[in-house]
Amino acid sequence: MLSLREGFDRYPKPKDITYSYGTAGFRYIGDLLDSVAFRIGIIASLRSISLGGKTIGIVITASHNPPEQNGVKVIDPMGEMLPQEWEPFANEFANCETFEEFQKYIKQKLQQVPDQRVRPRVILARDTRASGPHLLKAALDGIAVINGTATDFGMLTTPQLHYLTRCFNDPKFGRNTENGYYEKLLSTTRRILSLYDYTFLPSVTVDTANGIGGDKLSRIDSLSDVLNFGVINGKTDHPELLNVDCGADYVKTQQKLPAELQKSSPKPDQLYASFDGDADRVVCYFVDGKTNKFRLLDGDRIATLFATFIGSLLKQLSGVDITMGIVQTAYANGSSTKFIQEELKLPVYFTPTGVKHLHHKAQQFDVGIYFEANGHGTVLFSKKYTSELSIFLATTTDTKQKAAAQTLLLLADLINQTVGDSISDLVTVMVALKIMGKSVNSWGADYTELPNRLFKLKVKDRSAFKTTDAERKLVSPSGLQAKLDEEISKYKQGRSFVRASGTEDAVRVYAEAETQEECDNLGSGVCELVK
Ligand code: 16G
Ligand code: ZN
Repeated sequence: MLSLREGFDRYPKPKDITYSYGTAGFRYIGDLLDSVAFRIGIIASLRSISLGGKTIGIVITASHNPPEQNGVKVIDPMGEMLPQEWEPFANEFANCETFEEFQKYIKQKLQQVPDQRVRPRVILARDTRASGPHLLKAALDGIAVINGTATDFGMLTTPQLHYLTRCFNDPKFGRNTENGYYEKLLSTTRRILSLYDYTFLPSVTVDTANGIGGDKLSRIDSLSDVLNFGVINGKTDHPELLNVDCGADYVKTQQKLPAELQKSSPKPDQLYASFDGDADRVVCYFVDGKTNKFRLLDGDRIATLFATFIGSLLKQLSGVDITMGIVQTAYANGSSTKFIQEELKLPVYFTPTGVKHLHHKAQQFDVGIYFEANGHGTVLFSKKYTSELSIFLATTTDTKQKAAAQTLLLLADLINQTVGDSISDLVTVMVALKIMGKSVNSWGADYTELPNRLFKLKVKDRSAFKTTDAERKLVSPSGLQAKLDEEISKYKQGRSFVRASGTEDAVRVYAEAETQEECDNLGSGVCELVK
């Protein structure tokens, strides 16, 4: 067995780097993460011990970031993110320099647990990056020095590992194998469709960013006729192509088709989708047959589609008392917020960027829909939701109402409630469009987006940029917000905010206004004030 000392020496921490457990775990150049991966193995094991031996997950991925980057993050037993109160410990532990400190941190954590003899259990998966295998080895060594049991699931999408972690701790959630994930997805889809006498969904072409999502979609495609996918940018065995000129982040930020599709001629008025590198984000789009223009259907649109679909089913049931709320971030297009409030008549709440914040807020509703504009999101359903609908189902005799209640209950199984999941989100989009008989054109016509632009600025010290009000207002540097407000007030429907990135050494500026020109001017004006 590897001793603590041997492990510490095998994975020395580079002296000049300070690692930080950011919005989505530790992220850095993949070749500079070995010491962090080793230590994350220990952190996950300690977390497992602190919870009496519950299974904890580790995902090795840097999502939509360039191929040379990588990252490690910890998943809690119910498939949620590591709780924020563990982040300071994770940071201190990842950055400690001497063996004495390193040992002291472990001892301190162990002293806080009721039973130190508990054997930790950790499951792991990684994306397709070249640095994945050696980071996996380091994480396994970290688990080994704490005498933990580790199960490596190989290459999976991030949401698949969230699903598996939950299954290990909550067997009712599903079978704790990769096949269990597909079985749950396929059988739920089949059951929903059969309520409306459908047997399959039309094929959708998906750009999988040359990431792991491509393999998994092809697998689903081969398992059944219910779901059919055509995969483009599916070169999983070429990690150097991951997220390059393709994927959800490229499509959303460039507001254009992935390069591969620009070359071919996409079929007009057909649904297309793009995943990111670890398949936890999805954006949809189509090419309008009349104008030949690219039309993006981003995370805001997916949220409004889900709210429309779930709302229309709930409306068919009388006497069911279910609360629904939508959670967005400051990046949500102002038109989407207005549509939710004025057309759907639903409450909207704002949180800072990052799934952990949105997820937490969404838990307050019976149906909590949360999406970031970039396509990261899911729907959470409360216990009350399931019990109210089950009671309704048992008492109603109306066939249409029965089908609506059954669909609602099955949606809670279809949507991956542990975290945003490109695959299950996309299937839910396909199901919603099919059952509502809604075309992509009609979906795109729900509201008209305000022109918007995102800028990235290099500044001397991004930590000087502190925000409040869900990142919509700056409190520091002092006096800057007043100047921004003055600039914003010059533009019709103008809105702009400035925040420090949680994943890059940069400050982001978002601007939206009534026309593209005004939006560009507002954005540049704000950038000038920030520089
Ligand atoms: C991370 C977040 C993502 C967020 C992004 C913002 C998770 C799992 N991922 O990728 O939700 O949109 O960071 O990046 O929370 P930024 O802080 O660099 O703008
Ligand atoms: Zn991702």
